[in-house]
Amino acid sequence: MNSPKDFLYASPVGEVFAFKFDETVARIFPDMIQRSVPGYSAIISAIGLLAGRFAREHSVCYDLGCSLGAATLSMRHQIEVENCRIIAVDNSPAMVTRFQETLQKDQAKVVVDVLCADIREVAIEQASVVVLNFTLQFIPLADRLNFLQKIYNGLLPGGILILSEKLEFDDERQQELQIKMHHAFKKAQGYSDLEISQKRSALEKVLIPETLIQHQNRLREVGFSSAEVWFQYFNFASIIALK
Ligand code: GEK
Repeated sequence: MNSPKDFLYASPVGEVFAFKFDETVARIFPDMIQRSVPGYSAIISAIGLLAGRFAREHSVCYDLGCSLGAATLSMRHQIEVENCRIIAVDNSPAMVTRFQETLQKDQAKVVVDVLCADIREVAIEQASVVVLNFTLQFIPLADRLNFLQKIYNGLLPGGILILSEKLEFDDERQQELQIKMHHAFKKAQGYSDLEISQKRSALEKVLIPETLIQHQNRLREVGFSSAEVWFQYFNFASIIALK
């Protein structure tokens, strides 16, 4: 994707404010996420393939925390069944507006509704596919169980949740290594040490990672019969949970 380059944290910013998904971020978002999340493109492609397999007629596919709609577009181009629509939700007006503009230029036939709303407030019904691609990590810890319970309840039998998250690790050495390797990945993508450390501070209280076991236990608790990692690259992983 040809998007402007992310220089948001390239100069010293004095006080680093908490990260927000505003217009400045939306403008450079494709470059930022591509150079910050190892394996992002592979995950987006696989979400399309999974939707192609799991989307059912007369059902809904949800992309919760859709940002600029990369996962929605990937699904839209792989879904072949009739009468299946996609509901994409984000609470950042800047993201939603840009995504709506992109959608107007996309020719695929699956209907897409883009909502500017809090994903905790949106009803999940008749779902065959639900995507949480690096979104749950921004939901307060206290709300995660109820939110996932709502998703499970709204999924049809045999439905799938694709949950991608930044992970943390119980083992201290592993935690340190994985963070270092993620930073090495970002340096290899052209980010400076200053950019990496200022972004880290900005995300500190906003992005709350959990361990893989915490995710798997919670998914089981709300009712998913299985929750397995299908992709991992350092401290970034994606889980398939099956109802
Ligand atoms: C992708 N899935 O490209 N309600 C709605 N949206 C929210 C909420 C909330 N409560 N909290 C955060 N968001 C995308 C990438 S980015 C991940 C997802 C990242 C939105 C927020 O506005 C942002 O657009 C998105 O979740 C997280 O596949 O930047 O690391």
